[in-house]
Amino acid sequence: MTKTVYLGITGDIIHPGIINIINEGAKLGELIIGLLTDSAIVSHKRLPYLSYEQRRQVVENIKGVAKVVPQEDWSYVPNLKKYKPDLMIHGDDWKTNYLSKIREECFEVMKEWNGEIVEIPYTKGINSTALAENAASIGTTPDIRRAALRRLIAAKPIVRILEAHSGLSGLIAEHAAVTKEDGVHQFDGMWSSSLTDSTSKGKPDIEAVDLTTRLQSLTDILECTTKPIIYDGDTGGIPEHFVFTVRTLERNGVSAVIIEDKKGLKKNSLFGTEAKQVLATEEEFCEKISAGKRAQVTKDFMIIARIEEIIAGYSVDEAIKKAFAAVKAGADGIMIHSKNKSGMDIKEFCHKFRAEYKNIPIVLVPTTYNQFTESELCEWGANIVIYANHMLRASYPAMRRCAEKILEAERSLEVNDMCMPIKEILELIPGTK
Ligand code: SPV
Ligand code: MG
Repeated sequence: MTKTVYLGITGDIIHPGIINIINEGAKLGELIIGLLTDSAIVSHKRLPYLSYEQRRQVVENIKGVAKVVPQEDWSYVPNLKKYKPDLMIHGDDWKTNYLSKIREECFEVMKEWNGEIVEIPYTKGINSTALAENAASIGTTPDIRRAALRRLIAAKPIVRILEAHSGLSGLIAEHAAVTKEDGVHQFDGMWSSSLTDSTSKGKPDIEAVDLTTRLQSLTDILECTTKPIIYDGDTGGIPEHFVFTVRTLERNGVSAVIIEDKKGLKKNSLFGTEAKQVLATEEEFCEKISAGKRAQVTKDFMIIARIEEIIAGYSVDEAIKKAFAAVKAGADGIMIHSKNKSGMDIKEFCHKFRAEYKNIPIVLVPTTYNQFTESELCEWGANIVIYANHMLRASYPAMRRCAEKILEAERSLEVNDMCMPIKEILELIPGTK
């Protein structure tokens, strides 16, 4: 009887190493490919370029593949238990790499039905992770980048976004990574913040002091990164102008714009003032959202409604009422903001919003209530967390301390330890010679 053989792959970039293992697997029997889903992958690696469906189409047409099944987990074990293959095949590099623990578990579980694991020599000099890194350094397309945010929301319990106000801070959001027990933690995308963009230019955050410079910083970030971008659209301006903003952002591969329900001169929400910001009426806000939705060309772009009722001193119920109206007008997500430290107003909002809408994404910006972890915010019902200003806030004091130290010492020797070595700065940007 023909044996069944299991092989788990990502299938994003098909290279000779993968073809070799597929060929070897097919020689052993009927080859079942466990194709890792987006959510299985993003728990440990960056989102693949191609969607699951696109990857499935490619993989099921490779010679030797008998069938493709989804592998929903990063570990092969749940699928091995489900399909009980006679054989499992894997490259022998997993003996020593980050998969070594999963390898042991696979050997353990295959014993249950006398299954065997065949390890084949790993094709040297080529692997999907290195290829994906190279591809990332080449770039992305506006279509792939734009679509990535919706895919991440669907694939991850909570999407992690970091503010970027320049190419350099964009590079940090793109590459910063910390390895933890459950995998590599990275930011999923960037927030183009009106506050940090205007502050980095020495200007107040009062909406489009100069729209060209906002778009210039956005272009700088787009040029050196591949992750999705959420754009802070302030109030969005008047509906007739907002439709152009939507198209410009969409065309550039931005995934979402967030507009707030304010009108008149916009002030930053965290600005401590007694003078209340004037809020747009439900009707005015909804008209703008609908106009934006009608203007967009792709189905991937998102317009997220930012509800400022709590900031402006109104109740959570008032905020909920505005949020429900925004969703009915077509908003693809809701950002609820507060500058209260307890976070309890936000928790109450999330609870009430989730009672009505199970799947509309909730975006949180926990600048003041930052005692809560991502998993706690996720439990409240949040889908996206934005660290909205930290790159700028971290850089300014560091630069000022350095400037003051030079003044004190009347030379720069004393700041050596505060500064990145010249060699490293030259190597930071690819292409620097
Ligand atoms: C921004 O980053 O510009 C924002 C978020 O709008 S906040 O500053 O918290 O209002
Ligand atoms: Mg802003």
